[in-house]
Amino acid sequence: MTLRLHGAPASPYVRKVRVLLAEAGQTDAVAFVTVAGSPFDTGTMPIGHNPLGRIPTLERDDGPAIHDSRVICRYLDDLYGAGLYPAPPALWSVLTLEATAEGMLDTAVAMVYERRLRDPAQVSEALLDAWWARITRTLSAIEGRWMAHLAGRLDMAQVAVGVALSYLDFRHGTRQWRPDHPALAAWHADFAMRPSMMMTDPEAG
Ligand SMILES: N[C@@H](CCC(=O)N[C@@H](CS)C(=O)NCC(=O)O)C(=O)O
Repeated sequence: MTLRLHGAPASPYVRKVRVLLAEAGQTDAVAFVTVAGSPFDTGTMPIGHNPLGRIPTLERDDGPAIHDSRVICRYLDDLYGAGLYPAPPALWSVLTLEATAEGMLDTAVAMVYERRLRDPAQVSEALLDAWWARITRTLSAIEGRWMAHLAGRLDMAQVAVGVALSYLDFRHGTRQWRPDHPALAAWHADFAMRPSMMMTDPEAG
């Protein structure tokens, strides 16, 4: 079976998939197709495989392409036996924390698009601040409720949180999430040193 992952190195959603592949020891099992585009100009985005024109999209020769990132991660985890999704009932915690991290990512990416895609005169600073408040509220909730989970055996929720925190550094570094969330900052300092994270760092040469 041939698998082709359409993506871009800077996309945090794509990074989650690449971290999973690295953790499964399957980095070279999936061909990477670098694409670029935006809602205004779909460019080389994989619209023939995913009408939404979003990445990641996983093309396969034995069935329809798979999206979005969470479905791709479940699929590859199953295919390669990575073990990053436990059986129920533990699964429900993993999926909930994964969804929480995904919500932070969606918000952080929307903030980037607000500045990148909108006419500067139409950018809403109030909306950007409200979105950042949502992110910091979520960081506090993770610190209050999920640190024991993050300290446990590696799972996809940890990957999603780790990638989301790295994305906050990458795109919103000036907003400084670390001082108010020291436990999460300490956890992330360790997590970011995993080879799977270092080899997918969009800022690494
Ligand atoms: N829910 C999707 C979100 C994917 C997404 O929004 N990816 C961005 C890149 S970071 C994208 O494709 N943007 C192009 C667009 O929205 O037109 C997922 O988890 O895969």
